Amino acid sequence: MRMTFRWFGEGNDTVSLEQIKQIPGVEGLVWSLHDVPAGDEWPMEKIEEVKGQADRYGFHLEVVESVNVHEDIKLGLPSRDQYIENYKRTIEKLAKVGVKVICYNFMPIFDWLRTDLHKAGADGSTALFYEKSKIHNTDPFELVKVINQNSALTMPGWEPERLEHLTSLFEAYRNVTEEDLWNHLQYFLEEIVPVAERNGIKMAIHPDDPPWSIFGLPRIITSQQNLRRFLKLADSPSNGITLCTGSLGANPDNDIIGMIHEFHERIPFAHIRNVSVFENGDFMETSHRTTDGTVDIAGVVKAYYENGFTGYARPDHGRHIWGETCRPGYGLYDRALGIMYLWGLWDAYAKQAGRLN
Ligand code: DNO
Repeated sequence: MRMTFRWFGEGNDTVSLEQIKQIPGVEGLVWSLHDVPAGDEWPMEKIEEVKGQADRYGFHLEVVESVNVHEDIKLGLPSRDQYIENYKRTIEKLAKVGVKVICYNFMPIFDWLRTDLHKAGADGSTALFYEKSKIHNTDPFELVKVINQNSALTMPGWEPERLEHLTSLFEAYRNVTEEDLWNHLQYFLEEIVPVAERNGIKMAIHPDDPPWSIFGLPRIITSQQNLRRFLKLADSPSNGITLCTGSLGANPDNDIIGMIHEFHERIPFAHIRNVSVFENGDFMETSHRTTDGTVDIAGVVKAYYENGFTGYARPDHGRHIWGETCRPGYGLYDRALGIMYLWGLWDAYAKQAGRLN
């Protein structure tokens, strides 16, 4: 397990590289060019700038999260070919600075979605929260109207740029089915995977978060069965998964440990975090500890250990603790605690196997 830490870039993150350097066992940064719009080719100067920053602290940049996929690719529009070309050029450039894994997702319109970014827990910390009924009973077009009338009102995970085009995007997806989305994903992979192979890069799709349809939009990277289907779309080591225990874990039917045993050779990147799922389907993000949530994190790490996992891992969203002000889910403290929990488990399994000096 090669430990990494997500960093949003200079001036874009409350956590400094100096701080990350002091977390035990972190060898690399999980990074992106967050100001480059989805679909554009990444400029080499900007890539090299981040490389220079990482080099000063001795971090590698082998994992990118994410190179986002333009909506036209997910919609299967004729304009997708240009965006796919740009994506290929970006892959080639990233290989030049030593990138080995590119995380991306194929969720229509939204990335992760929550209804509250600072839900208070019993211990006084706050964390990301999803209230199912708020999303399920909401007509997206009504919601867009309300948001447009009141600019102070927004939904977590909805960035202003996306909001501007929201109505037309919902219109565009009106007749797109899950099967269409599978076809569009296949088209994308057929183009991208050979380029990734030639450049020694593993593409790693991130599961949908939450792993079910929202606002009637199709979502397909949601379950073991669908991940199996996904891997068959392009049967190559360069077509892999970012196995996110928190995203998949929001649906308690998902057997995450079973997925690790089945797919481990195709998991170049592990996102490890816990989530507490309530009976009504709401869920709240918790500390990484197994007993604090619904996901058996100790079992997850054990499954990776038993399969000799040598891929990259990172702690995922943490709670906001000790008064920290930070990007929602991405503070220093709880993620650093998460890392120590993951190392604690890993080292204990290694010790048990007589492999820890
Ligand atoms: C949330 C993350 C996701 C993830 C993307 C991958 O914090 O897990 O935003 O980075 O979905 O493309």
